[in-house]
Amino acid sequence: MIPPVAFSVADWFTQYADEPFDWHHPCTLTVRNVDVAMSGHDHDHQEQHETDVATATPELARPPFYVVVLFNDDYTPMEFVILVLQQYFGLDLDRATEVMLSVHYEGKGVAGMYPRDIAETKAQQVNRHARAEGHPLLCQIEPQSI
Ligand code: TYC
Repeated sequence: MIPPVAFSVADWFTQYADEPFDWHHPCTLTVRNVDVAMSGHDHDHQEQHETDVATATPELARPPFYVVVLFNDDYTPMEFVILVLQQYFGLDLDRATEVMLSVHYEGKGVAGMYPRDIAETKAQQVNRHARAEGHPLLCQIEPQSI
């Protein structure tokens, strides 16, 4: 009996295709010389086919990613921005300080990169938290440019 297999088209493609799977360009894949094992009540009954058997069109595309961007302002304390970067984006103190300073000097900077819904939630949480503490810190999301 053939064990049930659970893998995505992308996994399958990566394992068996000559070329690496390209997330950005859905493509057509023709499967050749596939052994097909038949199983039902008779577990030993197997058949082999050596002809082309399938054409699969992967419908997968990499989910669009968004960057969460912090903007500089003249009033939000540096310590508050560092805490935000640690609490909402999981940065350690050194990295959070680095990002805060780059926002301070460059005008804006990336706090993290996520699928859209997560990025939106984080930006909303940061803006809400900043307002609640009386700071004008602005956080927005932007589509990731590759
Ligand atoms: N410019 C702010 C200050 O001098 C610090 C700051 C850094 C504010 C980053 C916002 O996203 C920011 N207190």
